Amino acid sequence: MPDTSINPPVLDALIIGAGFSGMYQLLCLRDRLGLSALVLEAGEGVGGTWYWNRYPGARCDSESHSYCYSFSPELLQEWVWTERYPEQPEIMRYMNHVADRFSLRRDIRFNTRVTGASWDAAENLWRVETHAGQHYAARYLIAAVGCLSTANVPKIAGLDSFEGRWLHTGEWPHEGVDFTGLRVGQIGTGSTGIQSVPVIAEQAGHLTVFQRTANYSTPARNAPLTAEFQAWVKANYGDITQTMRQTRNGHWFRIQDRSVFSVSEEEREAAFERAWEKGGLQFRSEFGDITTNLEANSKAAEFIRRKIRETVTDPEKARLLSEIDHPYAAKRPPIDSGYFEAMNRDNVTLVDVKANPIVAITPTGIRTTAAEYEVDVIVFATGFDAMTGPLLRLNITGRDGLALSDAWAAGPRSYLGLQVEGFPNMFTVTGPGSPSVLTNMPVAIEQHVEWITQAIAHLRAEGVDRIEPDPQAVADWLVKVDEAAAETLLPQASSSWYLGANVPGKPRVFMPYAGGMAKYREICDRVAAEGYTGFVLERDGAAVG
Ligand code: NA7
Repeated sequence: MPDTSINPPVLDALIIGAGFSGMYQLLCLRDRLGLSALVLEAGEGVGGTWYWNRYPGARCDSESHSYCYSFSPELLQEWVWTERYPEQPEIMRYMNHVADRFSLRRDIRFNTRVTGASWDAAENLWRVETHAGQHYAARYLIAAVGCLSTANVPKIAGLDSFEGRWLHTGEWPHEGVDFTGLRVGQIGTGSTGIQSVPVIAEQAGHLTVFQRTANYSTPARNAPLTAEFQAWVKANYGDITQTMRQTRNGHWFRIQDRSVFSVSEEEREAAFERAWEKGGLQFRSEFGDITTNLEANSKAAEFIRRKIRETVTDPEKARLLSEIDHPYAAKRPPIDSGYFEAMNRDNVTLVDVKANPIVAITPTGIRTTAAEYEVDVIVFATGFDAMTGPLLRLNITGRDGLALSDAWAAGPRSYLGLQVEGFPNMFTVTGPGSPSVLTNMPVAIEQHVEWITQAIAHLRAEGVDRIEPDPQAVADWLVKVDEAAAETLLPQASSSWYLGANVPGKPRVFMPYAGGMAKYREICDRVAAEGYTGFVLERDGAAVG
């Protein structure tokens, strides 16, 4: 029960966001620890990133049977996925099913956007306010706001003057958009843009795709799941879940240890072909050094470039799409359903905005340094202010009036991606500094939520009233995050959102922990087992332990 001696009544925990993270965090705190917990959610329903990302072709890049909660064997057995890669509506059906099955909705306040949160040091609690002027108070604040939930609409001169309609893929209208017969301009060719192009092209009168950085993509080879596969999954969920907890990226398939150079050229070619036919992110699974060794990577990269050139019939389009300036998978590797094939359609034009950047939106279209393109609708597939954006827009103020935006002025600083120095009793689920976006997200989310739940149980059992990271532990962890990234090719993509490079003015810091989910889990477990090393625990103003 909330503590009613203070106004507003003090909850044990306030959770922001009702996506995968917030829903599970509610379940853990309320049903396993018996705490008073409430979720505040800006949307009208559950689903988080999937609630907002309803753009044409929106589909998960993780395979459906692995893109789900694993905490409940019953849930794993009763839910039946229908496609290899679930489409947004199917994921929403799943999330709604989970919300109903575990009676989560009664403790979620929908249509409630958090606009501020501040630490009340005198009372040892978080005070939170919403866009509607409601006030909440809680002992623990858990930001479960996702990594990719703050839309990045580039500030292009003249957007206000545009007489047509413009949309961002991450804030897509729920009623959908009818592109029939329209001239559509799509800016952006990341994972999202690559998914939306084939679907919009089918409907639109004409689609002009504005590409800044060419991207690798492997075929998803999406298909309905056979009854045999569905039965196999159900019979093997124990092993599948176990594997997901052991692999570097939290996927259900293992990446082979062997090097690209351990086999003959013919064998390598056959392996890449096999992987290409298998499709999806499993393309990386044939060799262990694709993401760590530039020479090995270049073999995979050249294979994909060749596939692009073989698929795209127009030589100029093929050149633009295959001249890629970074190693394969150094940026988030998209998977597609007919992206390069769609480029062969007569109603699709590809514009190189690296050579000729966009300079303005006019009342009737998009102008680059070379030409103007008349369009009726602009689709911004321009991504997100990733990882830090969703946290910063909460306007959080910690100890001694420290704003999170100031604490992170030079980039995010966090211990294990779980807690920020100066922000006691606040936890971030899959925050910067944790493996998060480099993994199959539900695996990272379940690990964080369970760790946070265990930590809160420990604090309560020990009568600890504050936890926050030690500054030295934060500094040491940042070094580890940098070192882990440096062991991979990830920092070599200068336009990557992992580095914050997609948002002008954002500090260039490699944000996720690239050391792998399994290693990270071990580190977190050890920290907890050793009495929360690296965290400062206080009781009545004095350090504990
Ligand atoms: P991404 O991967 O950040 O892609 C955004 C795309 O938009 C990318 O091609 C950008 O080019 C392009 N972009 C961004 N700003 C501009 C401007 N101002 N002009 C031209 N082009 C621009 O976002 P997605 O939504 O595709 O994917 C995000 C994640 O969601 C994805 O990785 C999955 O995890 C799910 P750039 O590469 O920066 O040159």
